[in-house]
Amino acid sequence: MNGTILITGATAGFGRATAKLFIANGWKVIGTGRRAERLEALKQELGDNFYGSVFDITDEAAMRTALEALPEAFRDIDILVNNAGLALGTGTAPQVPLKDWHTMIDTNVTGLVNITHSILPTLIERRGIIINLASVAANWPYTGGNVYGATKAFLRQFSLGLRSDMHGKGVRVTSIEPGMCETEFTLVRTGGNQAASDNLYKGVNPLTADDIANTIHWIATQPKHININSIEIMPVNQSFAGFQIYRETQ
Ligand code: 8X3
Repeated sequence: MNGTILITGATAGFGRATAKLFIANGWKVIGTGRRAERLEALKQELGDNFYGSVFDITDEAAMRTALEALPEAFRDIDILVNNAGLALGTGTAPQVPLKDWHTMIDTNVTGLVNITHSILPTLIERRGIIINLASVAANWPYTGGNVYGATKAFLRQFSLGLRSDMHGKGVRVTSIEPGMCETEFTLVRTGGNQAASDNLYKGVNPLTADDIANTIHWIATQPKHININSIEIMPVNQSFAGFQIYRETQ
């Protein structure tokens, strides 16, 4: 047995792929999420080393209750993977309903700091690892990224700050910043528009959830004297396009 890892948002995408990979490598996995039926299906697939913990990351009380209810065998958490998060909308700022901004902040920022604060004492005791799923949007602004990018920039800086605060405690912290990856991400972002999602990834050969799971596993299995501070990953077919210039006169 390698240890115990808690993965938020384990019902899909990066979280689900990471849960499967760590189970395959002999870890105990706590997968969290809102969708009980998906966690139950994962439990059926992954067996007794998987524990599904059903709660909404934006509900602080439910999160605390769920952590308190963890079975004894799953309480010694060595790694926290803060994966739960979302983007809503691709419109520019004036087009985005304020509630969408609030949902992203509540999930990507507030929910994430709440669970991190709750598990930190255990991670300090066990000289554990915190792995935060940020995004290239933390580093590279793009039109329509507005609050989504800002939440991910928070997450990158929170990771680096935590790393500083953990100085001398043996706790490691990493910010992973993935680019285009074909998961349910764009379906969620576009309100379920499968055609928009298919079009975005068409011909790109994007990252996959398994690519990110492999990265998380690589980070988790580095020797204890190594901290990966941040890692930015893009598919080869995604790169940078420079600044946009608006001309007031022709
Ligand atoms: C999202 C990354 O490149 O699809 O986190 O906007 S990208």
